[in-house]
Amino acid sequence: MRKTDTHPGEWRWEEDGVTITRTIAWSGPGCHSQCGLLVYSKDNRVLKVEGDPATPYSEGRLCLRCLALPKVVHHPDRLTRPLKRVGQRGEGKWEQITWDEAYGLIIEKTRKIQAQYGPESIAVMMGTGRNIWHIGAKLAYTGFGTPNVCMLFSGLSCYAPRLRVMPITQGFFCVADCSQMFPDRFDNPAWKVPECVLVWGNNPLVSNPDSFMGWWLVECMKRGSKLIVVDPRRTWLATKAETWLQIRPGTDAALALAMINVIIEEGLYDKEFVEKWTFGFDKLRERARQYTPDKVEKITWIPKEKIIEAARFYANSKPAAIQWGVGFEQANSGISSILALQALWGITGNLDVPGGNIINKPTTFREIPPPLWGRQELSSELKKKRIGGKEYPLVPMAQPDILIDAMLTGKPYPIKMAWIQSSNPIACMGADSKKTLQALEAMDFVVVADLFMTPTAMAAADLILPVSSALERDAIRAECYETAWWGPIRTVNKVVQVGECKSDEEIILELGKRLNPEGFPWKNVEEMLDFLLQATGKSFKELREQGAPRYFPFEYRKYEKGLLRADGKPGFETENGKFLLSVPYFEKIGLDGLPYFDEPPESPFSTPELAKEYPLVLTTGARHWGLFSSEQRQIPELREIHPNPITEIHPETAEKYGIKDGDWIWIENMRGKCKQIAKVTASIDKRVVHAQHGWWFPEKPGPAPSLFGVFESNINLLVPYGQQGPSGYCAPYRCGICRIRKVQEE
Ligand SMILES: Nc1nc2c(c(=O)[nH]1)N[C@H]1C(S)=C(S)[C@@H](COP(=O)(O)OP(=O)(O)OC[C@H]3O[C@@H](n4cnc5c(=O)[nH]c(N)nc54)[C@H](O)[C@@H]3O)O[C@H]1N2
Ligand SMILES: Nc1nc2c(c(=O)[nH]1)N[C@H]1C(S)=C(S)[C@@H](COP(=O)(O)OP(=O)(O)OC[C@H]3O[C@@H](n4cnc5c(=O)[nH]c(N)nc54)[C@H](O)[C@@H]3O)O[C@H]1N2
Ligand SMILES: [Mo]
Repeated sequence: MRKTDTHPGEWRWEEDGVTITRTIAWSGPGCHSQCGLLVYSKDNRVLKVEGDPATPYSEGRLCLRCLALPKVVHHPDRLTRPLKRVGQRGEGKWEQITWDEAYGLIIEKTRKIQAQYGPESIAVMMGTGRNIWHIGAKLAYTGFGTPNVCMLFSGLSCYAPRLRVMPITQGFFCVADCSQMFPDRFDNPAWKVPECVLVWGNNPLVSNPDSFMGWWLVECMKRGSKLIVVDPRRTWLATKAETWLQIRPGTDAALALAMINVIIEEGLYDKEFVEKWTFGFDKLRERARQYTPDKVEKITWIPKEKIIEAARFYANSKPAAIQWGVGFEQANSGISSILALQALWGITGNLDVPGGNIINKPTTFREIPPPLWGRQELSSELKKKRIGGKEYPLVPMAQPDILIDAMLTGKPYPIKMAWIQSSNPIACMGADSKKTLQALEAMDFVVVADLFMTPTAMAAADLILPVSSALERDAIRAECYETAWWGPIRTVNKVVQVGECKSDEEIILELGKRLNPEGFPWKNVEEMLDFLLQATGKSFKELREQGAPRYFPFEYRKYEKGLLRADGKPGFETENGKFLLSVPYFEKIGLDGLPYFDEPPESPFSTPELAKEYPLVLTTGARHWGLFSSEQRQIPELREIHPNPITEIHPETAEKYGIKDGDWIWIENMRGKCKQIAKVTASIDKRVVHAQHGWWFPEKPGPAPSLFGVFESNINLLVPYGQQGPSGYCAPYRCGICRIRKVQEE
């Protein structure tokens, strides 16, 4: 497809009076990806969006959310001017103000709160990956001077756990190798087709998560890759797999340990790699022995023969890759699942080999932007004050479950101001949605920066800042958080201006300069981007003029070549230079250094009495095509595909409860209830139901108590705070309990 590029090396050109801009999009509608776009515009209007055939990440493919971008950009509900609350919170009375007035108000409130309670009483909360993490951290640390930056998301249960653990165990982030590090992709002679891809708690064809695109996997399958899929639901990939392991939600760590057990005891591991490059093998072996296929069959509900078969198949395939997702991170044993899954690629020697799991670090430099940019500028006294720092030393951000309590109780110290940028926690991230609302209501001052009026903004904001979408801003897309690295760098190129919207970059820089001029020395966003790009040797303009993503040299088996460690020696950038199967640092901070399985806090086994009343296992939030998290509910073309929230139920279970396909049903447990539409399907286990997350209804009344119907179908009313794993990460969003019944006509 790349051959059809009509303007190679150009980023903008004219055709019949229409301007065509080559750019990438990730947001508004938001997602994690690096999709290449050709945007057609005229007179400050986006006319249409096409896939850019020249971008090796997407090769011209686009999902429906990108195709609907013109509708999003020019949607009548877009926020276009800063809004100041004039009525009571939640009343929906706003006054339009200027940006100068908005910044003035923020400075006034910030100074007052800083003086009275200290800068640590300000909490900065961001949403999922939309290029904001590095600059948001900078605003928190350097601008507000607070150590409390996080997602308002129990257990920080998305990506943050993987991003935290991998740098400790192997030095850098690691991902399934589908040739994405090379611009010539599947044709690159150094790359190999994985013989087996183990797809675990991930559905990339739908979710294209974190710059891993589902179509890459299909290309691998066309070239011979066979799949093992671990998922409680029969996804499209599961139907194509050699083996589908239909797992009981929340038990992934046990399954992975049983597979390790089989691989070690049957001698299927890579002895040379283990000997030379890993640490803690004997301890891992001993631990895994406790997880026999017999025992793990009872835990996971997967027949032991299948567990053994999958372990053998994965271990005997060379190379084999693991593509994992958020499915197992949203369980209290999530950190153990991560350790165990890494151990699988470690003991089988599939690490950093062609077609295996690659450490996607370019060989020329380490990271842009810096991890949690600005944190090093905090005084050690302030660093120590980070909420949850004492309880959860592993978590470098504020720990949200403790933060929520601090917001409500003022302990260990008062939290008085919330800055929410690119997140809708009442509808989406937050567990216990009503508690999330109460915590925000307890603040003296709440700022929300978003593209649209959300339930969170309506309920809690004192000030709302209108933000530009990806087509309305200049930015860089560096697939990089903390020490993770995903490959090419591209520029995001502004096409149109909507109202008085500003980009996240502009807002943070302009406010940062007012809060702490020395900390934000750049004249404009371009200068700030140039600073961030320094390590790559190209400026923003140079990168943009290239009209193509910038790839960096990439090599396999970097640990053999001294390309991972700061001292240039072979091995891994870890505490002892080895790939850690057992983690001494974890032991030092009071955690188990090895993977293990803990029952979900509420389950048929851990709370059998409760389970009598709530007999079904509840998993939530598996992604679907048209919508991203809580977004796009106001875009008719996308809403048409998903008009209402859906709960999947097995036909026998539906029959038992007198439920038919298409019925509205209540899903409820001891914490609350919500209603969704039943989809009766044999793709799910009889004992499990799956409910969608992120639902609210922009067409319903905005003012409280309705808040756009955010408490009607919101599955997080059933999900608690405070059940995160012992590390502070990973909360059971995907392994609760519930019962269901038909909604009776009222
Ligand atoms: N279209 C669309 N794309 C998205 C998003 C979106 O909302 N819509 N959201 C984005 C975000 S924030 C993220 S984090 C990524 C997530 O993307 P993925 O990591 O692919 O996650 P999901 O699709 O949520 O879940 C993957 C699979 O996990 C399964 N699952 C549920 N419970 C368990 C369990 O206990 N164990 C295992 N092994 N599997 C389980 C689900 O059935 C599902 O098929 O997608 C991103 N992309
Ligand atoms: N029950 C359950 N709950 C879940 C999940 C689940 O699987 N089950 N998944 C969880 C996961 S993995 C995640 S990551 C979270 C996601 O939770 P959130 O990040 O809170 O999700 P969104 O709904 O995407 O909210 C993002 C907001 O940012 C706005 N936005 C979009 N683009 C931009 C931008 O460029 N700048 C700014 N400033 N704003 C922008 C959108 O309009 C939207 O209002 O939800 C979590 N919640
Ligand atoms: Mo996520």
